Amino acid sequence: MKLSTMISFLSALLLLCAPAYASGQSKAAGAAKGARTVNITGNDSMKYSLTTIPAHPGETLHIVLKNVGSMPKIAMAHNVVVLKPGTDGAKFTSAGMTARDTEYIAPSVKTQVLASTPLAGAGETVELTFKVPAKRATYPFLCTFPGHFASGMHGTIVVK
Ligand SMILES: [Cu+2]
Repeated sequence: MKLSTMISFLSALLLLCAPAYASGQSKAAGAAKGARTVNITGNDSMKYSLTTIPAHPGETLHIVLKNVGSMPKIAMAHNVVVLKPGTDGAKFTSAGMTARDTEYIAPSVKTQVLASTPLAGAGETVELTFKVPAKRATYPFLCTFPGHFASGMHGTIVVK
């Protein structure tokens, strides 16, 4: 390959990679800018390491969930889905039980979701950035993977 061909090939490659790199960077910057990071782990026993998150009205939370388990993703994955105050978690999760394509969130109850992470398999980390509403209330969060809510995989963000 001629040097000039090689250079144009390399710059084309750089251009292709640039958008991915840029979006990764802006995400990190967005999370750092004024957001408070809350780290949670989820394990093969279907438990979060943290079930109560105190928060202030209007603050930005950056919730990072790490699946520290080792079971295959098809059998065991976790997410954090933040819901509107008063949402019935049992009803919400049973509606999504078969909605595998939409991360076990049924389209019919999607309006109850304020923020969500994707599902994390063993060793994976997922995150969400969420501006806490001004309304002082208790905002439930839960894991939508079938059976996990019933096993106790839920908690609350208490805004006061
Ligand atoms: Cu889970």
